[in-house]
Amino acid sequence: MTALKEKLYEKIEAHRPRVKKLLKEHGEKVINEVTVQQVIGGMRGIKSLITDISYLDPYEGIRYRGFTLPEVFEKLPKPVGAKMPYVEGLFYLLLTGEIPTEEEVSEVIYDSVNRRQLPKYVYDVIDAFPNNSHPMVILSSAVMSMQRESLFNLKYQRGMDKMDYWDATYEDSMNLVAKMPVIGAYIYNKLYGGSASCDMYQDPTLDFGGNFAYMMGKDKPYDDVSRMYFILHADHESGNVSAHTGHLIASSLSDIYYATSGMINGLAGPLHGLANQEVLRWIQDLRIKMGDKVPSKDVMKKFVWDTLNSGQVVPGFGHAVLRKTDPRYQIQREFCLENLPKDELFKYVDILYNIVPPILQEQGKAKNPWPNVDAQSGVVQWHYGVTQYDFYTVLFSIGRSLGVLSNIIWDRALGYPLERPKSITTDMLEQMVGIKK
Ligand code: HAX
Repeated sequence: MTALKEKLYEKIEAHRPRVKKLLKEHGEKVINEVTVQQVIGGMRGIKSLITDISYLDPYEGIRYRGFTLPEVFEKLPKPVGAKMPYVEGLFYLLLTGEIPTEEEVSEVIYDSVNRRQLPKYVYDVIDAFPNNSHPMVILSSAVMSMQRESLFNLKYQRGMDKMDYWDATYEDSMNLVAKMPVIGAYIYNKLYGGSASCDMYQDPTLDFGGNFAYMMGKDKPYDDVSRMYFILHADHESGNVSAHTGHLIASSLSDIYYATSGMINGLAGPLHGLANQEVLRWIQDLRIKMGDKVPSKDVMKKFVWDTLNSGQVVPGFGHAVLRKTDPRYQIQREFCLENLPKDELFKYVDILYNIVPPILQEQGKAKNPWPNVDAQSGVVQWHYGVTQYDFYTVLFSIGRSLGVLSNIIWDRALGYPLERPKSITTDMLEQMVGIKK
């Protein structure tokens, strides 16, 4: 057993009695009231999910296992000469709640390298797609095609003790996390004319981020850019569409291949993960009109108002929970200010950073006028040569798989049941509020 798995088991054993006690002694206590607005309005703010992997405060932003993002970036071990931490270290933190040592991270990397190899049929599945397919549908299909590899499924069919569900889910998750960057890089190379081949070359001496940059054919500092990107996108508590979808699917004991494919499908919506692609598409529309000239603030303001007046959302702004600038945005903004202050697209994003919030406030609809992670992330990718913005949500998916899978392992360990909220009809709701008898 690896040190990570042992530590995880120790944590699980310590946590199980807490859940038991809550249920046994306080199971009937009321912690929430639900309004009509919440029922009709996408369940905003209803406290009805539980996770210890991350918590999203509306004003502070995300904490992973109690650590703010700056703390995560500061405390996690980094490869020699790198500015950004190992993704494997973040995964260790999400799973156990502890900052790993260099040695503990090395063991996770060693374990992961052995799990990176894709079965041949996955390459065939990817190759079967026409080149004008969206990379997210290819990713989702490639992940789902691996369902036959599920150890959980195999052991379940043979009869498995509930207490062991987490173990098989952990093994499946370690396998899939290690493979996600390989699938992503292969899709990138296939779609955008790189050197995709079935025995795609990998470097087993490199970590998650380093090997991804290598497979993408991108020089340094793209390894660090990748580490930053995957860490920033890993988790955002459990109510967002991708995390919730993953949890929901897995709650029926569907294995993690089904669940991850489903979470990817949720992430592919323009109100969620696809917003990073939308930001770039939207800016490119203006860029094409402007030629080489960076627009003035007034031109940009008009562009934003035109977008709003035509009934569209301004991509990359607003959030269902956050009520301030997303710290994931802020970290990438600081990265841009330090590393690419003169980048033309960054100048666009910088102007938008200043002009969009007052416009959204003036329009008076969005509860949160501030930028979210997606307003900034595409520019970083673009600067380092990943200009095919259709691909950005694939990068998001690779990062998000870390959080979703950590959650599913813990869901299984703590025996969280099938998710099954109750729905009512409009007639019933009208009766409840006294509109109808
Ligand atoms: N531009 C224009 N209108 C916006 C807006 C924006 N950026 N953000 C919110 N609004 C509008 C909503 O569409 C809604 O309008 P209606 O009353 O006409 O339906 C109104 O303001 C109230 O919405 P809200 O309560 O503030 O926001 P929601 O919780 O309903 O939605 C969204 C949150 C993120 C979906 C929303 O802010 C949005 O559409 N933003 C643009 C897309 C985007 O950037 N998505 C990525 C979010 C982060 C993420 O999940 N990343 O993966």
